[in-house]
Amino acid sequence: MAFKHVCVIGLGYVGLPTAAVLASRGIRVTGVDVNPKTVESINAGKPHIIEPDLDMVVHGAVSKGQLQARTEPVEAEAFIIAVPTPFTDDHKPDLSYLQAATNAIAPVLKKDDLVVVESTVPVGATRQVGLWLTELRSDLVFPDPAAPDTPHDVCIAHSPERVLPGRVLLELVRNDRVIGGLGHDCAKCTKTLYSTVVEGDMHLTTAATAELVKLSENAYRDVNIAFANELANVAEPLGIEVRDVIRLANYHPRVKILNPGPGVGGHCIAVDPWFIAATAPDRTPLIQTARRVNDGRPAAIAEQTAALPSVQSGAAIACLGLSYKADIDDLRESPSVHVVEEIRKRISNTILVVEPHVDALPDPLAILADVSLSTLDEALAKAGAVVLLTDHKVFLEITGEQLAGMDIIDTRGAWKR
Ligand code: SAJ
Repeated sequence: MAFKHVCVIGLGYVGLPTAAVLASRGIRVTGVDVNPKTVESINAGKPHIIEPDLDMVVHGAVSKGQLQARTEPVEAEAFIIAVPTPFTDDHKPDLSYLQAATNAIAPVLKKDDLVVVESTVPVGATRQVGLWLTELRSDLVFPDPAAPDTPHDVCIAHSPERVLPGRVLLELVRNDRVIGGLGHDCAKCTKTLYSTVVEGDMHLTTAATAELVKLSENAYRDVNIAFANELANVAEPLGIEVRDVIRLANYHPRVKILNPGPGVGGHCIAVDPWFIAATAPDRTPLIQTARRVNDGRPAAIAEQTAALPSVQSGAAIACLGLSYKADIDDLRESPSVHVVEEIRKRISNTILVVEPHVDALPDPLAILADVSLSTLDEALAKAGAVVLLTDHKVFLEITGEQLAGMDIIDTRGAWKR
């Protein structure tokens, strides 16, 4: 079956690029978002997020009438759910957005439709979508993973996104995809939908397997980054340059240690491992420890900062970069924000934060005494110590002369590089 009209629920970092790329391939796409401002901006052809080339693709799709945004779903042949799945304060998955999206599409679902969950979810969440829909639409038969061959009216699958912020449009098309169905036909049907855009291979499996695959990818990266960060925790107090250790160890043919840093941020790697831990709290000591090692880095960086001679003499501190990685505007779960908070907990020196991608400090920092958003020039002129937190291109251009006489902590190893 060829899909002529697709409804994408959630127009964020994943949903909007997905909607725009599907639309660019001639499919009529209705994008749905609860935020009227997001809807308005997309209908004006202007994406509300920063991602290379996205503005061009969105503008093209909207001006040709292939992509239209609204606040409520409409009848379509396929529904792709790409809403946030955050965690609660005690690291448990919060499925309220997924449930709200399911509730929103239920009234417009009809026989032979397809529902795809793209959001990263804990194991069992795709099945839960089926159970919610069964309650809401008793007139339709939904697939039962315990009896995947039983006939059903609507197909449901999980096809987790794997795109890297900063390379989303490229990776959306080129990456392989794992597609897990609740019923045997559900994954095949989803493959047909994605084959309009995906050039990579598509690997079909069950929904529960696909859920754990996606979580495993991000937990794997988190554990590996934690290893690098733990080495940094060992090397730094010994006065050993951890990046030299890693560079030299990586000459071994079977060793590939990642880069230490101020911690792990973003809405994916810092969150998804907890979804595995929530499912199996007693069987995930490694995954939980890795999270704690990475979450402990901001405090370690703050300790080092507080011990700098200039800082002990009361000098102002320039903290460069707040986003969770270079050259993007995403501050979610950013360890750089936590470093500033941790420094403030320890000392009262003036802190000048430089982040070229934001107009104002985020809430947790805005309320702190003597912490302000500054320009790079002003921060370098006033500070006695500089802490590089995010390796934005603009910071890599800072010269040795500009840093002369200052105490430096380079959490990314960027200036040495
Ligand atoms: N980081 C390090 N050291 C490293 C690599 C990364 O400290 O050696 C830090 C970064 O600075 C950043 C965090 O880890 O704070 C995560 O950055 P990232 O570039 O590794 O990944 P994300 O979160 O931007 O995107 C990840 C990707 N997952 C994997 O690489 C396994 C992406 O493919 C997923 O689609 C995305 O999560 C997601 O949405 O799940």
